Amino acid sequence: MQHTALTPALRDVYDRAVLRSPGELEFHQAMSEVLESIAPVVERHPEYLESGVVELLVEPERQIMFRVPWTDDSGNVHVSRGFRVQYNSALGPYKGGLRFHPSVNLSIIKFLGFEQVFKNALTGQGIGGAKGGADFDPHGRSDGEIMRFCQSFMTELYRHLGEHTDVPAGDIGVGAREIGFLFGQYRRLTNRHESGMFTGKGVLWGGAQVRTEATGYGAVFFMDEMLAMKGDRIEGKTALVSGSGNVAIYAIEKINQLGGRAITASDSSGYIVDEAGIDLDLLKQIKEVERARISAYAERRPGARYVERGRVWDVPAQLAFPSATQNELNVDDARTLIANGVLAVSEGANMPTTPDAVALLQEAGVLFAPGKAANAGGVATSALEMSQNAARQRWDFSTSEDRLRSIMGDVHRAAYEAAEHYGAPGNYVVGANASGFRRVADAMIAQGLI
Ligand code: NDP
Ligand code: 2IT
Repeated sequence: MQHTALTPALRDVYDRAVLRSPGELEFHQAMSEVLESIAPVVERHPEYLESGVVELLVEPERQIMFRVPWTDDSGNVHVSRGFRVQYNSALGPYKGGLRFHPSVNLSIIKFLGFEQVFKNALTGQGIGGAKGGADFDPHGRSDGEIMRFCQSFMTELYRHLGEHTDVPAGDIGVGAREIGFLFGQYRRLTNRHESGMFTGKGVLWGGAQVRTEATGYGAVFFMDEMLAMKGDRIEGKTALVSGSGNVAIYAIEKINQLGGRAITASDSSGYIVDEAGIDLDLLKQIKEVERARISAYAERRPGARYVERGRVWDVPAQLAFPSATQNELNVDDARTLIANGVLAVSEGANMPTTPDAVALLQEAGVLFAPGKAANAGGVATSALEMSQNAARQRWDFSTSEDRLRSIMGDVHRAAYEAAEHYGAPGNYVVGANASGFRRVADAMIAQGLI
C-alpha cells in the first residue's frame, strides 16, 4: 500500500505494527487511513508521538481467540474460531459488535475493533472500542443450530464480559435472534440478569427503542447533515443502497421517510433495482421473516429486476449508501458513480470503500462520509440503551429517535470542524479520524500510559 501522506515518524509506527501483525491486510488498511489523517494533528502536537500514545493506540489492549465446538442437527461436530479484540477502554467499557460470517479472521476483527475506538469516541457517549465474532456461517442453519452455536460461543466469552467491562452488540450475522440466545446463556452461566452487558436486546427484556433502526437511520441523518451544509437535502433524490440486512433496511426506511427514493438493495448473490422505490414491507418480509435471497424480491414485485453477481454501483443515482461489508466499493465503482453524477456517499457499513476509491470520490468533489462517523448512530444508541438499563428507564420511540438525530448532528459537527481546523475543509475522513484520535489519546495520557 502507498503511504504518500505518512510522515517518517508515523510510517515507523505503521511499519512496526505491520511487522508485529503480518498478513492482516484489512487491519493495515484501517490503520493506514487513521495514521494518514492524524498527520496534521501530530504536526501541531508533537507530544502525541513523543509520549508514545500513537504507538500504544494501534496495539489492542487484549486479544482473545477461542475454540467454539457445536453440533448440527444431524449430530455432526463442528469447530469454529471465536474472537474478541478488546481494543481500547480509555473512554469507557469496551463496546462493539459481534460478527458471525465465514470470512471472519483476526485481521477483520482487529480492523473493526480499531475503527470502533474512534467511532465510539466520536459519539461522545463514554464508550471504549472492541469487536468480536466467529468464522461461523449462519446461512441455512436451523434455529436449533444457531442456538447451540451461540450457547457454545458465550460459554467461553462470558468471563470476559460485563456491564462495566465489555458490552457486545450485533453486526453481520448477529441480529435479534442471536442476541437473545447469547444473552440467555450469559444469564444462565452467571445467575445475573445483567441488562447492561449486551445491547440490541429485545425491547421486552431491556432493549432500547430505535436500536434496531439506529445505524441505518443514522447514516441517512449524516447524509442529510452533509447535504444541508451545501444548502441541499435528501428530498427528491434517488439513492443506491447495498446490502439487505439490518443497516440497509433501515437506511432505506429513513431515505423514503425523508422524501428520497431508494431504488436498490443487494446480498452476496446479486442486487435488485426497483425504479419505483423499494417496497419496504416486501423487503422486510423476505429478509427479516423468511430469511430468503434478495432475488425473491424481483420475483414478487412487478417492475423490479434482479441482477445476479452484478455491481449495485452500476445503477445511476444521486446518493450512495454502501451498507453490506468492507471493500465492496472499489475504484472502478467510484469511477462509475462519478460518471453517473453521484453527489454524496454515506458509509453505512464499516470500511466499505477502498482507499483509492475514497481518494477518487473526494477529488471529484463528491461528499464522502466515512463509516466511523456515518454509521456511529448504531453504537451511540447502544450507549443510550446502556443508560436506560442503568437507570431502569424506558424511553419511547420518538424521544430515542430525537436523541439519535441530535447525536448524529454532534458527530457531523465534530468531524466537519476538525477537518477545517486541521486544514482539510470538507474532508470528513480527516475530520472524523482527527477528532476521534484526540479524544482517545487525551484520555490515555490523562490516565497514564504505562
Ligand atoms: P446483516 O448481517 O444484517 O446484513 C449484512 C448484509 O450484507 C446482507 O445483505 C449480506 O448478504 C451482505 N453481505 C455480508 N457480507 C457480504 C459479502 N462478503 N459480500 C456481499 N454481501 C455481503 O449485517 P448489518 O446490516 O448489521 O451490517 C452491515 C454492515 O454495517 C457491516 O459492515 C457492519 O459492520 C456495519 N455496521 C453494522 C452496525 C449494526 O448496528 N448492525 C453498526 C455499524 C456498522 P448475505 O446475506 O448474502 O450474506
Ligand atoms: O460496527 C458497529 O458500530 C456495530 N456493529 C454496533 C456496535 C454496538 O455496540 O452497538
